[in-house]
This record gives sequence, structure tokens and C-alpha cells, in this order.
Amino acid sequence: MEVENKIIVALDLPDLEEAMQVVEAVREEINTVKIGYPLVLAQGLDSISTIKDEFGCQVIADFKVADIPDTNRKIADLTFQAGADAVIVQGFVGDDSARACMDSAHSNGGEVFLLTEMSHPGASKFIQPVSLEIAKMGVKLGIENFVGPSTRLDRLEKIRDVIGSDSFLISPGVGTQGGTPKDTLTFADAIIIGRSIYLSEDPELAIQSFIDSIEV
Ligand code: NUP
Repeated sequence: MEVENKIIVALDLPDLEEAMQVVEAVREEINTVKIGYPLVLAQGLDSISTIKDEFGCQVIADFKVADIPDTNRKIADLTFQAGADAVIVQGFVGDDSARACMDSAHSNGGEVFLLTEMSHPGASKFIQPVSLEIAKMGVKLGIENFVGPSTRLDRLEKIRDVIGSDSFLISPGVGTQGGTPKDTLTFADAIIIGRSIYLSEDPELAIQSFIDSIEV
């Protein structure tokens, strides 16, 4: 995926107006936002096109799709038809489930991000032991976009080694979860930042200070 800027803003707000205000504040610095369940469950799937139409930015739908292939296909079709440019898919459900999302992406002109290892502490128990296998599966399937944790750089490095330098890797966990932008960008192509921006009193200043910390 082409993400012009190194920061993707996560909009985990249940209020569309507030989410739009955050995008407005950071619009000069980003071309891609990530929308997940908090916003679409509260405001509907139309939030995707509302934000795209207003700001002309790309939208990654963070639905962590993790079902049987047939249901995955339906979820991905609805997500792309709602205007999403990409959808995040869980890898642990297996290659057939991931492939169903890829088929949908192909038919709808969208892209798939494969989630390898998650960033929260609990991910170390069940996902971490298989995350490199998940990454390998993604490469074998021909997936080009991956998600990996900024909170465990040793793991992010290993994921990068598996997916290779040509794959596109985005990394959540920067800021509130403890990851740092510059270190994460040693291995990732872009970082995802949510609360540290959208809960800030001044999201524009908050993103600017992240950008400054990348540039030093
Ligand atoms: O492993 C993951 N960790 C993670 O935080 C995979 C994700 N998709 N996310 C998402 O990234 C999470 O749901 C949230 O939308 C964003 C991080 O937000 P924050 O911790 O910066 O507020």
C-alpha cells in the first residue's frame, strides 16, 4: 500500500464528529487513517465513506477479520464496498481464511494487511509463538502488507526478516502502549498512533512532536 507519511492515525472514537475533528487537525501530516470497531459500531460502516469524502484520505479498516473463509469473504466484501482501501485480517485463522479476504480485495480493488503478532502484553501467550509462521504464511500467499508490534522490537525485527524488505509493514503500539516512533521505524515502514494523538488536547501539536522525534 502507498502510505505517503510515516504516521497513520487510529480513530478509535465512538463519536464521528470528534473523529472528524481529529482528522481535520492532523490532515496536513497524514494521508491514511485507521478506523476500527469503536467508530463503526457506534456510527455505522458509512463512517468510512464520510471520512474519505470529507478529507480524501485513505482508510484502513481494522476489523481483524478472523472467521471461516465464507464469512471472511462477506465481511471483506462489505468493508471494501463501504469504501475502505484496505482491511486488517488475522493470520492465526489460517491460509484459507486469509485467502478469502485476498480474493475479496482482488475483486473490489482493495488491499489486505495481515496481522502477525499483536502489541499488547497478552499477545505473548498465544500469538507470539506462531507469529513468524503467520508471517511466513502471508509471504507464501503473496500478501504484501503486514502489521507487527512496536512494543517488542526484537519481534518486529524478526517479522521484518521473514517478510523481507519489499513488504510493507505498519506497526501499532507507539505512544500510549510504550513503543517509540524512531526505533519502530527502524523495522516498520509506518507507525500507527491512536490515543496519544486523539486524546491529546492538541492533536496537531501531538502529531508534530511525533514527527519531530522521527526527524531528529
Ligand atoms: O497488535 C495490534 N495492536 C494494536 O494496538 C494490532 C492493532 N490493530 N492495534 C490497534 O492499533 C488498536 O486496536 C488501536 O486501534 C491502535 C493502537 O492505538 P493506541 O494504542 O495508539 O491508542
